[in-house]
Amino acid sequence: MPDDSPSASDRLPVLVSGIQPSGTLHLGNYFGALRQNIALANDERQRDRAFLFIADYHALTTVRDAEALRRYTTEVALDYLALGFDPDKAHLFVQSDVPQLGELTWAFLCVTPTSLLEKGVAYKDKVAQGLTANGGLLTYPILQAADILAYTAPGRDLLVPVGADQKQNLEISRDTAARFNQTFRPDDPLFPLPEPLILDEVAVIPGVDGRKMSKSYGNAIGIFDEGKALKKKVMSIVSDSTPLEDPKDPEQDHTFALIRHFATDEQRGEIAEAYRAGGYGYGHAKKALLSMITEHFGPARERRRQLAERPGEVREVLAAGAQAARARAGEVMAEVRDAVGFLNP
Ligand code: AQP
Repeated sequence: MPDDSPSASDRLPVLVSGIQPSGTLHLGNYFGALRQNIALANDERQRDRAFLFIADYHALTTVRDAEALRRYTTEVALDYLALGFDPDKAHLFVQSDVPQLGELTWAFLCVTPTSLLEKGVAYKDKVAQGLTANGGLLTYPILQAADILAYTAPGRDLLVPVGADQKQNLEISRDTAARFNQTFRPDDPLFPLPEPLILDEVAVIPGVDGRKMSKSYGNAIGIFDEGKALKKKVMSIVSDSTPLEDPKDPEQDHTFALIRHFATDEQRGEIAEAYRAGGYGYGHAKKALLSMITEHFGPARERRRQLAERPGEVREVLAAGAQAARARAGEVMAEVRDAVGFLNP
């Protein structure tokens, strides 16, 4: 969360964060990324310095349906705006609207040992799940390095909000920046080493089956799920078979793991107490969670409905964001082209 101390505002970093339009955004994306990104981007001191992008190049490693990709991309923009992102304060854009990223990725790949790519945790995980190991999946940490380093600004730190599962990729971005500097600009480093912004809440949000909530696991509760669909998902959260009347450990329960993110301290304490006292069943906890989700996203749900009826407005926000992103990335690419020896920077 933003720090009010003078030393923090003096540094005024550039902030970069992406989210894949690989499905409908869920509570894990919200608590793990969106909520903090919006708070940081809307911070007045950050004006014009936050670059939030919808990572459709990344989504292309898995999505094989052009219509779906377009729909998810628009939906992520709608989600951001409905949840309070202020386009007057920061940039929201679609990654593929910044073609410089492809060129920067290539320049970085040419200084990256393949052995490093093969060690990527996300790549290894996806392969272990039996997903096709295409070249995009293998090289995406380097595209991620380009995503961040393209918005390098002289004299500014680059700050990347990172969740629990993202730390290795930031390390790869730092190594890539250092390797490029060492190779092409050893005496006058072009890129800063991006720094992690460790978020307050880095807990991995569980899905209804207790595994990490994920778009691709079929275990997600969508941020804007509602009505019967929402109820069905909440009621399907797995729990153990402790009888209703027995005491239960809230810390071992997936429903409580979600409740804790919505509840006030007081509510959290009361519900935890009810678990421990016995006579409080998992069904009770799920009903409490259901009302919390409905209430928490109520105003945003309404804003989203209205925004969806004004697609031109959403496109304008994305176009303005892309223009700012291209301008910055263009300046950085001119330096890169010069550094590597292309004839026309
Ligand atoms: N379950 C989660 N708990 C906490 N944070 C999460 N994030 C995702 N799931 C959880 C955070 O959301 C940000 C954006 O994620 P992404 O959509 O770009 O990719 P992802 O992490 O791969 O998300 P999914 O839902 O798991 O997508 P698929 O299934 O397509 O791979 C990240 O900051 C992430 O930490």
